[in-house]
Amino acid sequence: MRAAIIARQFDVQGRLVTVEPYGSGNVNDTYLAIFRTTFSEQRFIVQRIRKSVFPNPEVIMQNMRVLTDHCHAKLEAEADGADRIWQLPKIIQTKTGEDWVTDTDGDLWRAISQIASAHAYEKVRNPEHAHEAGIVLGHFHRMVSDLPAERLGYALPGFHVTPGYLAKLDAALATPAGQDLLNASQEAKRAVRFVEARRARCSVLEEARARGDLGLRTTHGDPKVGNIMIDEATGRGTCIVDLDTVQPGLVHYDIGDAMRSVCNPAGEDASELGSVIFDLELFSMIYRGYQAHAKDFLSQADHRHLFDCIHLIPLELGIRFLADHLAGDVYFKVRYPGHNLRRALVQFKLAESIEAREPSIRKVLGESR
Ligand code: GN1
Ligand code: MG
Repeated sequence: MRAAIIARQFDVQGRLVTVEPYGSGNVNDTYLAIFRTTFSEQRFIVQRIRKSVFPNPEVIMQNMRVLTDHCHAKLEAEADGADRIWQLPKIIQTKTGEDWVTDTDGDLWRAISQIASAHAYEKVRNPEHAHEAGIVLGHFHRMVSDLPAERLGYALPGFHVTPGYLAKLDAALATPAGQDLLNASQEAKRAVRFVEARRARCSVLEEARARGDLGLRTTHGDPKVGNIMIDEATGRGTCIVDLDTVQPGLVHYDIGDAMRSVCNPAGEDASELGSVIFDLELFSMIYRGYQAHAKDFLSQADHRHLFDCIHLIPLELGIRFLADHLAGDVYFKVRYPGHNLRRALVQFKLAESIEAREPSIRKVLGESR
């Protein structure tokens, strides 16, 4: 098996016991490798980066090197004063001292350390979990608040730039295959109408950026609940994983993404659309957790756009899923035909719930309207 051949190229002690598929990522191929010696065992993550999604996989690794060097040093320096032991994945180099290997197909593989005794959940479990998710994202943003975004490259050009996803939707709709998929489903037609009614709102963050109200920072890119690791020993957040999408962006992309994931207790794959809501208690808990770290680096202009990102990112993710459905499922991995359409409907339901609860959400944000 190719993953086993690759795993043996990294600098770990012992002999390979197993290498098995691991986790539930929608994009890359992930394996857990276990190596053992007579006295010890080492488990680590081996991943193949999907070329079709990430056109510049080396940039992911260059960014990961810059980010982890910055954060590991800072975590060490702050360790004594911290209220918990924070963790962050570490790049495991190859036996020849490289940060990744390229296979015969030209695909990039890398190895990273596994986070000790921690677990991530695909759905939020309770308000305390939401609070911990907020703390973990706020802590991450504080750690990188002095890492200039210019030090990072763009691993995924156009990531979270919502108007670009609208253009992809339009392009898919303009193809005969896209039209066939649209006409095959009342739900798809309803979804397209849902987006049409909100088209003008899709540029809100990019316009704020163009005006200079919002600036680029180092962002995580994918802080969904499934990427927040909870310490099994303490029940507290210990780490944010999946650093592939770390790149310059608006902090609002991350805030909106964490909120849309954590405040929807039914999860991204909800079986009942009726169960999808934006839960206000979970929201006030994640926001409180986030604020505990973020109060010093969010500007007033940042604050003014918080509601916008909470509404926009689920709408954007719905557009991404819908566009991929109409394009023939070329980006996100699917488990059944229509999976991406289903995912899109969940996100649109969430965006609708956010619209209905706008006054209450703004109240939690401390805005009086
Ligand atoms: C993808 O592959 P995964 O599960 O880490 C996607 C995110 C979405 C997420 C939705 C590179 O993340 O942007 O929010 O699915 N990642 C990329 O679950 O597009
Ligand atoms: Mg990801």
